[in-house]
Amino acid sequence: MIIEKTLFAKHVDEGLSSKNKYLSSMYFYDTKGELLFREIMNLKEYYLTNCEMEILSFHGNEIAESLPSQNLDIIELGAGDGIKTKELLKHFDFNSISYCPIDISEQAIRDITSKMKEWLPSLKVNGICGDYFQMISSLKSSNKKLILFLGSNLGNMSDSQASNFIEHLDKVMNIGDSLFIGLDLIKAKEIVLPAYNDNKGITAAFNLNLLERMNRELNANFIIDQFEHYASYSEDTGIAKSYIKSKKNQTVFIEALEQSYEFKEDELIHTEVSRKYDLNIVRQIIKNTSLKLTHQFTDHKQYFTNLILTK
Ligand code: AVI
Repeated sequence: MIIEKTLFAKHVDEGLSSKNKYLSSMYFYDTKGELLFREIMNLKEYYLTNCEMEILSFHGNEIAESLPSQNLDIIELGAGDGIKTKELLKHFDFNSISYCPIDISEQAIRDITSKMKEWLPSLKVNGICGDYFQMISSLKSSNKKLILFLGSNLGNMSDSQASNFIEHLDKVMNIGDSLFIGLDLIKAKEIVLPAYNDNKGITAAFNLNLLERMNRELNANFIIDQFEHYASYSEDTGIAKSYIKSKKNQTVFIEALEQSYEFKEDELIHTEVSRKYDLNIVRQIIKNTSLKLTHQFTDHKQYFTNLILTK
């Protein structure tokens, strides 16, 4: 994903100048970050992928039967690697659906289009590159829409950002359209924490890649070994947080900002929120929309849920 460097530099300066330092998790996903995230999704500790996969494979028929079966445009927000989506799409009649992945990255659209064509040759694929909401509004078809937002991606937003996001989606949906969303459920920290601090250190590398990205793109001089990954989770709030911790007092210079930043020993830079949900939290988030929770599916361990919200 190419993000304008000046905006990246501006966000880095805001985050590192703040009293409680932070960096936005949207900057994880450069080429290296995308690859590391794919590795995370295959880790045994990262239960989210397998749980959602189980739901889509065991309940795929039921999910497809709960939705309009004729003339459906299935729109996916964030193309991903397509493996879970393929599992769901298999249960639909390809004569009456089209699949429209939307992503900000052209490469992601090219990749998912060619994979889907290979896996499901008779599926109509119409990939679109751009902003989610603009692209949904620009779709001119009179078909019913099913919007897919899988992988608990909503969880990387604060609750107020998530409400705004769903309210925005509600505005671009028509009566009878549905949102199919995957959400990680609140559970014990013994399960959640290892998912965000795996044994092989892939999640640590994913998080610390933010420092490498600043070195690469903003000519910063972070010494990566002098920082470490730190993850926390509260069972009460259901919120997992990732941080980068400075191992010592140190100063880093960022050439693109012509500015030095001080880090104290043990000082934290907050990099990500990964919210876990229950139905009350979901109801709060959708309360200002006209969406109704019509179906809920879970895996056998009840770690993850996929919901159908219908307008
Ligand atoms: C993309 N998102 C839902 C992942 C999550 O679980 O919050 C990103 C991630 N961060 C660390 N591991 C995975």
